[in-house]
Amino acid sequence: MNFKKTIRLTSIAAAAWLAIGSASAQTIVKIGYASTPTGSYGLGVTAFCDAVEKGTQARYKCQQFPNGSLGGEREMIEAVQLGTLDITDVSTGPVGNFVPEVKIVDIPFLFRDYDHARGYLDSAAGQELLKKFPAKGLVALSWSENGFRHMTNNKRPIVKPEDASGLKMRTMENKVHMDGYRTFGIRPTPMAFPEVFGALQQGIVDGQENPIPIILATKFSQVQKYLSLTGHVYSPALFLTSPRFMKKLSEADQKVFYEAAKIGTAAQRKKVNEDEANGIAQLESEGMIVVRQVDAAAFVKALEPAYASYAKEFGAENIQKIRDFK
Ligand code: EAX
Repeated sequence: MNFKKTIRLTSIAAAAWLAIGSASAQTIVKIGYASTPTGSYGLGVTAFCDAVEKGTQARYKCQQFPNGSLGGEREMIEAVQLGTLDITDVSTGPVGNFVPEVKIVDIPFLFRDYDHARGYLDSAAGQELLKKFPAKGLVALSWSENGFRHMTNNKRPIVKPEDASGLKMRTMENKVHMDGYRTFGIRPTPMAFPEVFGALQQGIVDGQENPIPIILATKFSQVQKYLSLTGHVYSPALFLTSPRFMKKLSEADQKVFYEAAKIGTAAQRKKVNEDEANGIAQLESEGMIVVRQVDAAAFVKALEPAYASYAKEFGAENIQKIRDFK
């Protein structure tokens, strides 16, 4: 064997060894979410994953499980607690069943608009809520965003609560929502998200409610005729992991994950903004009949009995503090 060839073989072996070395030093981070890879959650998660990979020099790399392929949001949170899933980007839909303090931000007609909701959640008070998670076997890296929820159904255009009355509507597994929606006369049917499309298609429920980005991404226009821009509740979301997962990271890497969640949130909110701007026309072009002007005051009025019970549960002054946030 000549000298040159020996060198070449040696360097090939060295390269192979290096490749194996770096592969075994790479940790796969499993991250699950309910919606599609190209929707708001998908873009948020992808931005998060890119930032994690970059910030850790690819020592950590994501494997994404979109479309609820690992189950509904409640199941994903349970999987994070158990350690079979590392991270989930979930709406607060089922979160109050794990961390009761979070339920206050699920109150209907609490936030005026996106600026109000985002500003509050990112403020010291909003960040304070994130500290409640570790006691429940969870770590909230950052608030992310689902969006303002609107009603869709197959029976009739909804302008006021009377129009919603009697409709069987899929809701999230969220008591605050269900108690509120009952005051509109809706019959709430809690259901995990992966089942919703089929339930609408088969007429098991008449309608559902979700933000524009989700209605778009899930192609609910194929199974729902009417969309009413009720904006009856803001739906926050969260990047969640577990104390167990965080403990495995160095302090510097923990910072990378927190920072990446912020970057993911910014990307997710940006896509929500875009879908809010373009999505309604898109849904119309897909055949939905859109009610743009609803009687919001009538919905707020109908909610009064539910507000009495929210005040009892959360404290009227605590609700007011969120309302008054500027
Ligand atoms: O997180 O369950 C729901 O309706 C949620 O809004 C959806 O899964 C996106």
